[in-house]
Amino acid sequence: MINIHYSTEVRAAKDAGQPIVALESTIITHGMPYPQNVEVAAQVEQDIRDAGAVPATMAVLDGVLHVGLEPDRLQSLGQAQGVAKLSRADMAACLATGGTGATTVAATMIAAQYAGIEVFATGGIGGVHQGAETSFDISADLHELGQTPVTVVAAGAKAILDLAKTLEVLETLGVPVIAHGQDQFPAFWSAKSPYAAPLRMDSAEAIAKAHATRRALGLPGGQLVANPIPAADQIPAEELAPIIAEAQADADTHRITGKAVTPYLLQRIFEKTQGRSLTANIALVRNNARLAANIAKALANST
Ligand code: PSU
Ligand code: MN
Repeated sequence: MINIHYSTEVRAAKDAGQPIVALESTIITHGMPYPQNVEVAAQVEQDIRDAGAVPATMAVLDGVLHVGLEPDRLQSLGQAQGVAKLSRADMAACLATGGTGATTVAATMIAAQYAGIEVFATGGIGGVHQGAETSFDISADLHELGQTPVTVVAAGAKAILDLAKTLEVLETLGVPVIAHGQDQFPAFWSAKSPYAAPLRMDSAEAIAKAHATRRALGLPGGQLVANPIPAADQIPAEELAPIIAEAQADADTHRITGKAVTPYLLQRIFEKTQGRSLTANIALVRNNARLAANIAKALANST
């Protein structure tokens, strides 16, 4: 029923039972400017191969769900204008109407589960936006984590979000939030935030075992692994706070709403930091890709 296309390497990895790591494509179309977006996507795929797993970048192209993007397709998606941003609400409609769209964390989790992939690496998840008490802007990524059994490795939630409310919603939805190698929940561009993570694990093996245990219990939903940005690459939270506040004020002035909010804020912060936010973003995604590959390998060895 679903038109699905596996890249040659993902097809071979599935047949051989090799570890596979899912990757999203909204970070390519809406999260980073061209040409860095395509370079980073290819680099992150290579990082996963170098760590001994196979990358599966997800996207919907002309109504076909792609699990693993061949280099020419990655290149054209990275340059395309007006690509849809697909979340849980839009995925089926895009497939049904022959559309083209990039997958967010939520849509990538849906695609990964459909393709039998249990581990996914990204930059940061969507969460509860600042001012959500009036805007009601809460990312569908959080609900997806509550119902789709995929372990998502991210550098915490972007500091443009309300981290305290994001952690509360994750707790309400029963999502394990596991900080990797530290006690604090990381804040995307910064390794630390003022908030303690509910759980801490120091190895890929422990995270894989927790994933397998949830599966054995028959629990729906995934795990959020919060992997701090390497210290050398971070931007201190104090330095970013006023920039984020300005970007948020710009978004309010221009009445940016819905799906446009996250891409708008990321672009404004990129401009206001003269591109430093992008450099940090690249470092943290690569770091997450390596940890996700190790989790996928540990999971493949244990099953
Ligand atoms: N992280 C980034 N850049 C991004 C995103 C995350 O560094 O563009 C995307 C992810 O695809 C995430 C989405 O799922 O933003 C969240 O969007 P929203 O807040 O509209 O749910
Ligand atoms: Mn939103």
